[in-house]
Amino acid sequence: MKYSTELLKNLYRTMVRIRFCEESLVEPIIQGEVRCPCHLYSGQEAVAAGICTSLNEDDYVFGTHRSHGHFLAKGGSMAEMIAEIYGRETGCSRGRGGSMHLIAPEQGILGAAPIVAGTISLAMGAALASSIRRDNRVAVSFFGDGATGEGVLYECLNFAALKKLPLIFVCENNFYATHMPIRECRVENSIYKIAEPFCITSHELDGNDVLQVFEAGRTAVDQCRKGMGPTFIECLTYRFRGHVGPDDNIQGDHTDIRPRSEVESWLQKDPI
Ligand SMILES: Cc1ncc(C[n+]2csc(CCOP(=O)(O)OP(=O)(O)O)c2C)c(N)n1
Ligand SMILES: [Mg+2]
Repeated sequence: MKYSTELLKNLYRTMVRIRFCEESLVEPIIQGEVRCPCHLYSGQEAVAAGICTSLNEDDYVFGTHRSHGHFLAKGGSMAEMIAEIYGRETGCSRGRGGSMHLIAPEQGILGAAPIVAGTISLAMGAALASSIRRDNRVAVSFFGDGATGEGVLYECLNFAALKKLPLIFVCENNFYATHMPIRECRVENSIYKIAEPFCITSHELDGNDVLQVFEAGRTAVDQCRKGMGPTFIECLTYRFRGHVGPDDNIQGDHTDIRPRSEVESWLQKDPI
């Protein structure tokens, strides 16, 4: 067998842990017990699990507004994350940040933040530090398809390629940025192609196939550790819940404009 039972169990366990955690937040959010905005990660678990499992504990990850999965997969404490979401002093950001400000430096989780594309340059800074210190650490920047509309992504692609930084760009393309279908705001739908002009190895993969994601992560990590520079990985995936909270319709603030048939077809491709 190509993969050890231990590895397979680990990947599976990581995904199931994330899913249970996310789904356990649904009722408290609806009941108003959770007071901060929560962008649930259900449906995208294979991306966080696959990439984070290919990293060492002292490698770095940076996340977004939708980062519960990244935090848990990289070894963040579930208790501290839940405490943070509930605004408690015992939370990973001492209850001041909420769901979108998760951090655990000891586990290499150097921060999630809700500014779209806001942490890409921070991940690049961590990769630059690693390269100056020659400590062989890799940095991963997780971001959504919405980040492709922000200039800082392109600046970072150029600089990371120029300096051959140990940085992995992971775009979780779930086809929507809030309620905007990505096809309505981009002329080119294959996002991974944005890395080509910068001579960065880039490809698209099935982000719901945890082994494909893990393989891509492992290859990219190898390339980084050999000093060969960044990789751009586009993971095609889908969120099972609303943009923010369990269901935009239930919450009444927005309308989930995604066609029911499209949601149903992705539910058939559940990564777990
Ligand atoms: C710079 C900036 N512009 C707009 C917003 C409002 N906003 C919050 S999440 C989001 C969409 C993000 O979409 P994507 O990056 O695809 O991530 P997803 O929610 O799909 O995981 C937007 C526009 C923001 N937080 N930051
Ligand atoms: Mg998106």
